[in-house]
Amino acid sequence: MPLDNATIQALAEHLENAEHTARDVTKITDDHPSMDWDDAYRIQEALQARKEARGQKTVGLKCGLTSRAKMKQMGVDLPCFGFVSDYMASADGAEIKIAELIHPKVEAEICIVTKTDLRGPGCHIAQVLAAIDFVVPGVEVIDSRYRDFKFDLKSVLADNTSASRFVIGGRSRQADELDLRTLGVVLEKNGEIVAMAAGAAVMGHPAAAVVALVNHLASRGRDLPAGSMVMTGGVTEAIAVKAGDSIAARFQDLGTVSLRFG
Ligand code: OOG
Ligand code: MG
Repeated sequence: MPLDNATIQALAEHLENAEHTARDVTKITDDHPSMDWDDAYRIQEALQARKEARGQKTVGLKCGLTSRAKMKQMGVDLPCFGFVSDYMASADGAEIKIAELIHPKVEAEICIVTKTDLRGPGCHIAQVLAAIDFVVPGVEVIDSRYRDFKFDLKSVLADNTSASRFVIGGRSRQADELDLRTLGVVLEKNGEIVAMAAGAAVMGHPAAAVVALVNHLASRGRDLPAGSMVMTGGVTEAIAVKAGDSIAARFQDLGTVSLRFG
């Protein structure tokens, strides 16, 4: 049975409180085992509405669990979709305050900015390729609000796919100057390589993640407007960080994104 609206609102508030106080909570499907996919996205949308009502603008969309490495790490086998807000953004090289977070991890992501509207269902990769304005490299800081970073797909959808902070850096490039499938990414922590992959790790081609997002949005009655920034998902497994760590994600042809944790 679907959750009633009061429960949806209460769960959105519960998850946002966990974010604001940096305290973990048990995954919500433990208390609501009958919740369905629609409930999960309704909670995420309620979370987004709470943030927007507070003046926190939605500045991008994110695809998650789009690479085998991420799916294997989290024990989940389907991609998920969420949003990022203005307050989550930090400048390249910035220090992220660890005290504001629960148990952050970092992921290197290829980000695509669109120049025309995209609408599903039936969105095709060629339409996404034609709609790319430019490509930029990013690092996402994910911070599940769930204890021990353990969840099922419905719980993580409700928790806005662990979205927490992100940094866009390096330099932007036109898609036709790049081969997004063979584009190499090297992730370093404190000067040591901790993971590496190529763009094809993301669903065979990072643009395929945008296709999946557009078709998902259609199922929620929404489209992807021109000018959207889409984070296509971690190319490697996510790497746990603590105070004092510094991260550099080196992207072939796109430069480096760096950040520190203090
Ligand atoms: C879910 C979010 C995953 C990605 O890029 O794969 C994600 C999680 O692993 O906590 O953002
Ligand atoms: Mg991510």
